[in-house]
Amino acid sequence: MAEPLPAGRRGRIAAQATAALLALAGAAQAVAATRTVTIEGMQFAPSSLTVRRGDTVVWVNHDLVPHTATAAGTFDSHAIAPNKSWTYVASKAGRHDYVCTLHPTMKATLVVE
Ligand SMILES: [Cu+2]
Repeated sequence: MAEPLPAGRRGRIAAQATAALLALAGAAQAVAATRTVTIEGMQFAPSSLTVRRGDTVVWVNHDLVPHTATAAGTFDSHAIAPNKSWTYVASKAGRHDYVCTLHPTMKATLVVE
């Protein structure tokens, strides 16, 4: 049997474990997220999505026709075929209104904080 640890040593180990957990929690917060925009019924959903810089946004086309997600000067998926997706890493902060260039009535907004 191992000797029981003196109380002072146990306290130090507990403090070290707590510090390690807090460091892990901080690291987890900094990890970029992946968010999805669904294209279905000729609409982007959600119509407005807010992400943080560095997050990944994936547009998934569930329609039977191709669509684009295009914010002039910021990002352009080009045609996303039915049942395909397009991935963009949100690198530019700001409010980006975007459209489908094939169906210009399809409009949505990506806000990058
Ligand atoms: Cu479209």
